[in-house]
Amino acid sequence: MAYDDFDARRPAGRHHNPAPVAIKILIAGGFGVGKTTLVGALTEIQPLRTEEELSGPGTSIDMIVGVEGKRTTTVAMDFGRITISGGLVIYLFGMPGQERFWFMWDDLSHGALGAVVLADVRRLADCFPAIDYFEHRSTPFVVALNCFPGTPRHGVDEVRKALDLDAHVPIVACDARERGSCRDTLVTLVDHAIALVDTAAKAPSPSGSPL
Ligand SMILES: Nc1nc2c(ncn2[C@@H]2O[C@H](COP(=O)(O)OP(=O)(O)O)[C@@H](O)[C@H]2O)c(=O)[nH]1
Ligand SMILES: [Mg+2]
Repeated sequence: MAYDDFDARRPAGRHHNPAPVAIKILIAGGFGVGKTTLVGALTEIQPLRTEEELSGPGTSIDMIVGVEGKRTTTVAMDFGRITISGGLVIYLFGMPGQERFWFMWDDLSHGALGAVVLADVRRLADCFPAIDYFEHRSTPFVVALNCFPGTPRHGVDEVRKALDLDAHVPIVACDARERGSCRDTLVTLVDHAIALVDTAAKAPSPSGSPL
């Protein structure tokens, strides 16, 4: 076989280091909900950030109600990396939340395993576009309620109803500044994505015939 032939020609004593398996995870949600903060809390490398000062014209276009204290905005994306082991790497892509940057979402989401949709319960409607987007693309996602100080506590059922979310979509609480909390959120997403694959594999094929 061709591969045997290739192995035979490899210099003796040199280890074959296969390229790491890469998983892409998206961080989405409305403006000022904590996407840049979450990527920064998790990444092992200096995060790639595309922050710019909020300009006067920008504040009249973007929905800044409820986040008046915010001085900068992500104008392209956030990018971070987590190495789980030598052979597994997670790449985090923070998607820009403002409507005028939604044209980038298709490119950023290409090949993603799934998404964390961050939400602020005081501005829940801001995450509707991201939820609609992932639902339509059948991309696995979880909703993570970012716990800002003074955030009213809402039950999971209440939030699920307000967001009109399917029963199987996980809703978790997180603190985007806390690495452990963000890690738990990613674990929930990966578990959810695996469960969806298992469910799909067990489902009968549309024709009713076994796969
Ligand atoms: N108290 C608190 N502040 C947060 C949290 N997450 C983000 N922030 C702050 O909220 C502001 C907006 O966060 P940012 O990550 O820029 O939001 P983005 O627009 O979604 O990227 C920043 O000033 C953060 O420091 C959180 O979990 N708790
Ligand atoms: Mg940002």
